[in-house]
Amino acid sequence: MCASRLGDVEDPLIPPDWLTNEVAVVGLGRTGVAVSEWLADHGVRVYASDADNRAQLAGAAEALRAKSVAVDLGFHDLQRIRSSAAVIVSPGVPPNAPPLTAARGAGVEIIAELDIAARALTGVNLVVVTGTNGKTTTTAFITHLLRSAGKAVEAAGNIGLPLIALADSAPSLEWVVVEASSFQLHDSPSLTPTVGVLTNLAPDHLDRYDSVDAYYADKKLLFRNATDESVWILNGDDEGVQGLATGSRGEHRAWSTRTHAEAWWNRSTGELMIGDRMVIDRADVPLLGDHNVENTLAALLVAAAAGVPPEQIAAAIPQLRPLPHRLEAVREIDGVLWINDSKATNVASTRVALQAMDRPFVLIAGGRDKGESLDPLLSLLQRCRRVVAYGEASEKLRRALGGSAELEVVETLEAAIRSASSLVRNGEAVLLSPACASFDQFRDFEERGDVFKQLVKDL
Ligand code: UMA
Ligand code: ADP
Repeated sequence: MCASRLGDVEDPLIPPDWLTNEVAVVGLGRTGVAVSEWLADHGVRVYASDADNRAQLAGAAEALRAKSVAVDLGFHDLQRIRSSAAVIVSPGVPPNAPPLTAARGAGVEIIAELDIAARALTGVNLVVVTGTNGKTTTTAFITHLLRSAGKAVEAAGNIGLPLIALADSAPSLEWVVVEASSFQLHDSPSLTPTVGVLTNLAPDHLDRYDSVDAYYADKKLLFRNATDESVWILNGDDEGVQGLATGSRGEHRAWSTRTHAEAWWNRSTGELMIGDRMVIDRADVPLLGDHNVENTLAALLVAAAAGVPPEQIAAAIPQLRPLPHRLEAVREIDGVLWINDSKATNVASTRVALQAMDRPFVLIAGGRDKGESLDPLLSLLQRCRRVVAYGEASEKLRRALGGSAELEVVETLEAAIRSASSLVRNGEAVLLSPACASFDQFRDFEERGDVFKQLVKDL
């Protein structure tokens, strides 16, 4: 445990005004709990609150109270928040939530946990990965390539471990690979990537943003502290990515699956290249789908930027594996392959799944609508024998896709599985790729995918 002051020595990680007043933490998910603990350990008085009162919060609240953190569940004390020294916000709290409106109205600074953590990690090289899709996969791949080369590296951020959990390990870390969502970038004014990665851009989170441009504007914050020393690893095939990066200081390096670039896929020879140098054959990358070639190219460019020699990169790539819930083959029963792509929570990622299908299939889609147009799916349904739509978005799916594919509406994921199972034939597949958020019927996409896998295993 660190004290905020050791004798008369001030803790350089804590702004002085945070020690004379209380700091408010808004939201008590993984982020809120981790940052409350860290602040308390650094001698800051913390008021933590969550609008929800769900059973899982009780244990965490108890543990925080034992560290002298004041905790409210089920409501936010807005007056207390207005008079705090700063508000630390969790990514899932929307900017128009009452505690944030109250803080803004009172002139109280609102910052993300990620930002406090990044300040504490000064001296550690930060790779910051953002983009609409492929962030988690690319983050995991980069971490694998750096670790295989013997570097002291951890992954954190949107991938699941709040970055603040690593803040006190700074002396033993050379690199941290941070997956950053647009929500986290929004409130991280001091985040300064050593290497920044932008995977791709497509509409998403329109349930939270007023427009696609507002969402992209938060993505652009990746570049806000660019310096001449910054290195930007960018999708050269995505015009939106190139446009967003234009004009940012630092070195820009691109990957492409279409044309010669700093890292690219030479489709005529089947080789993945760094410039003119062959790194590995596509056949030795054990991953389905062209999108995973993109993720691999992004990761190898980061590893090269970190000084890993091409032969070490080539030796580590064959150990890459797809992450759970991303085009994950669950089992084959009676010649039918069941695929869990629960992480496809937006239309662009379901497009990628449809493109990767190499046989006729039944598509299970649905969940909570995030406001995107479903039209980009229309041209990819030729091999889809039927769409089984479930959950809150099922009527929207019916209206959008019903003219282009046979479509059935059911209520639950379980009913969708039953229906798909009765329809699908030997040699075909059933693909869960929802194109929607999970929150209408599940805690998150992981629970949705786990339930799918269990039900499929029980078939
Ligand atoms: N809340 C309030 N008041 C409000 C509104 C919400 O108290 O007015 C509360 C909610 O009840 C909830 C908390 O605030 O308890 C918000 O928690 P959270 O959703 O931020 O949950 P965490 O467990 O802290 O998880 C967050 C990220 N969640 C989101 O961005 C929604 C996790 O990303 C991330 O792994 C974790 O921090 C660690 O950094 C998940 C995610 O879905 C995987 N991310 C989105 C995505 O990938 O599409 C962006
Ligand atoms: P994120 O963390 O950005 O949500 P993930 O790696 O978890 O990304 O993948 C999310 C979804 O996007 C999965 O359904 C996956 O199949 C798809 N996907 C993965 N990589 C890419 C990519 N490079 N481009 C487009 N879609 C991708």
